[in-house]
Amino acid sequence: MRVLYHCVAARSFRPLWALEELRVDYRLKMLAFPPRVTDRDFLSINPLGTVPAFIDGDVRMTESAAICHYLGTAYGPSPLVVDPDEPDFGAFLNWLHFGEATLTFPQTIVLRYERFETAERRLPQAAADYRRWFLGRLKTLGPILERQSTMCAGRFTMADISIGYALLLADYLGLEPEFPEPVRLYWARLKERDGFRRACVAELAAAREQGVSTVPSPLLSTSA
Ligand SMILES: N[C@@H](CCC(=O)N[C@@H](CS)C(=O)NCC(=O)O)C(=O)O
Repeated sequence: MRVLYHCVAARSFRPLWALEELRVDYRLKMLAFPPRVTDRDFLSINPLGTVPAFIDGDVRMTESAAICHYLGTAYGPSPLVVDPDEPDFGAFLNWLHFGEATLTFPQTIVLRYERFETAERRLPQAAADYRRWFLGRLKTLGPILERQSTMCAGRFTMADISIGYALLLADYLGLEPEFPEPVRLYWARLKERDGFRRACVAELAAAREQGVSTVPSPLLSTSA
């Protein structure tokens, strides 16, 4: 059985969403955040201590966008992956990685220096700069999403899951009102998907069953 290690609202939501879209069976192992502190045994699964960690037989993966790509390919053929012989293959890979490398990275700086660090180590300037940095990068999506309803290939793909998670995190950070209008509408459409909803339900049910707080990570709470 495939196993996904996940913390509420963490990047491991990407493969969780992908599994639900594909309707592939999996076991969801919930961890309190940050797992490297709350569950030392997890380090034997992923020495980095980060989620996602995904196990499928001998396959071990720890990168959320790569796991989505793997799932869509290994359990395909699926329209969620764009094939090399399709015109939007390059665009697909670009947006799949843009979601993590360009859109999620700046948000982690905001989280760290605005919420996670102790009061004396917080850096309001760094948080404010990277908040602007994120919103600046997000602007590039506006003209594309004005013309089309998904990022590429004329259909919903793993690239939308990758970018969709970055929007979910930004929403938790209170940035949704600052999304360009086409991006705000795109995010609203993504949340309507059955696969997205099933992933939210699965996350909540597994957290309750396994006694893990259903509140998004302490990183996301303003009191942390
Ligand atoms: N590039 C990786 C990043 C993984 C990552 O940093 N995950 C965060 C959760 S969103 C984590 O586990 N942080 C805990 C820590 O840094 O100790 C991915 O896309 O999966």
